[in-house]
Amino acid sequence: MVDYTFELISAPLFGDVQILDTNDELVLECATITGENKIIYSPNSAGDDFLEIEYCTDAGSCEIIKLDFNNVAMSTDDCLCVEDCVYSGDVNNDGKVDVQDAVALGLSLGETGPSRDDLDGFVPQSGDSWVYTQDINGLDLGFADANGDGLVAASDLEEVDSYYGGVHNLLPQISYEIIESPIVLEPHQTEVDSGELLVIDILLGSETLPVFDVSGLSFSYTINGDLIDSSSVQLTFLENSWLSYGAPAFEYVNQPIGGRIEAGFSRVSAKGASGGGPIATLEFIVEDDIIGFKLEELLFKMNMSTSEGIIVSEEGRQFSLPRFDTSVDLNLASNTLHPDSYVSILPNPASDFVYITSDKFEIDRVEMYTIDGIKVLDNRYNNEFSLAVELDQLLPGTYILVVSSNDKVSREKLIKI
Ligand SMILES: [Ca+2]
Ligand SMILES: [Ca+2]
Repeated sequence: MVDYTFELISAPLFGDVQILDTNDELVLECATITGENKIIYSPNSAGDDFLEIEYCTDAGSCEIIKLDFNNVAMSTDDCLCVEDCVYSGDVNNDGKVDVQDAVALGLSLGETGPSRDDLDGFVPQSGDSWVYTQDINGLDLGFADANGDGLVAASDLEEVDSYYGGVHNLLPQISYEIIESPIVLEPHQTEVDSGELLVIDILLGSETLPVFDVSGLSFSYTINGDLIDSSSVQLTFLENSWLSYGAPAFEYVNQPIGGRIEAGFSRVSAKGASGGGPIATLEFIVEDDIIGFKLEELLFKMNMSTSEGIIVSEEGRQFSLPRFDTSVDLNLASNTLHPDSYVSILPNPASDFVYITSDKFEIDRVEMYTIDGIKVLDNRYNNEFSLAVELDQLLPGTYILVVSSNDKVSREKLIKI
């Protein structure tokens, strides 16, 4: 039963697009493709291309889908795979390479089957059936052999890494039954200074509300990427947690963009674990120079969340976990001039003037920013220990004062009334 339609809205630069209906047939050199809402794009040149399709359901709701392509010139005369193809890294064959593929890979480690001629790139590949299937999704085990060498091994994770984020098919997102326990974040501090290390415990379940029969787990962590030093991010699954107990662990962490961390964990060849409590730690350095960024959504709080949590049972049943949100106060008012020195701002709140004094360092610049990150004042001074700044031009509100002395900087919160 067809309950949706596709229509080409914007044609690609190179080649043709055909949209097949139920009874249509397209005869290609290597295969004959039959219809049922299939979109066939036949590029005639290598390079980047895009097209837009309008997707409408019979109920009348429509959506425009934009598709970007990277057309690769193949130097083979052989026929490329057309249907039921393996794409390296898409272990669960859901059309995209993501952390769930790493989890599925971990749950099929050690399996063997026929190898295939592995083609370079994120391209469709033909392979003989492995006959046996992946417990987690019922798919042929051949999809888990990402590098095509006939063995599902840790080395296949390199292909997941290489093609992470790659999409080769559009399939509806599967929704699973939701269980009560989110992936909980417990930061070690309630308040953190810019430039400081923030450590966060990651928990699943608790003693009073345990989670049962977990063989695999994946989730995403998100925070405003402007607030963290992406190169400092480390997510580590605990070696002796209830989740890892009694099984070799297979884990994967990816940071596709700054501020988004995707993690997967599988118990290799073992029964599902049941329990509750800490399973991992996450740590990163809070960005040193927050002031250069837009602060409108920040409001001195670092909001963070976990989402897209999925657990897999030993039998291959999947469950969704609810989203979890928390925040840590970002302390922009820390004095970073020198541990033994301070900058005083008086009065605060202030109306007409504010007096800034430093006990040891000579102030050569004072800047003021709104909490939206817009600079409203930038005064230079000739190495003063004490000075007054006029505020009568400013609207009432919260500002950030940045007091500089050579290469030392102190940030202070100021309320203008
Ligand atoms: Ca996938
Ligand atoms: Ca392999």
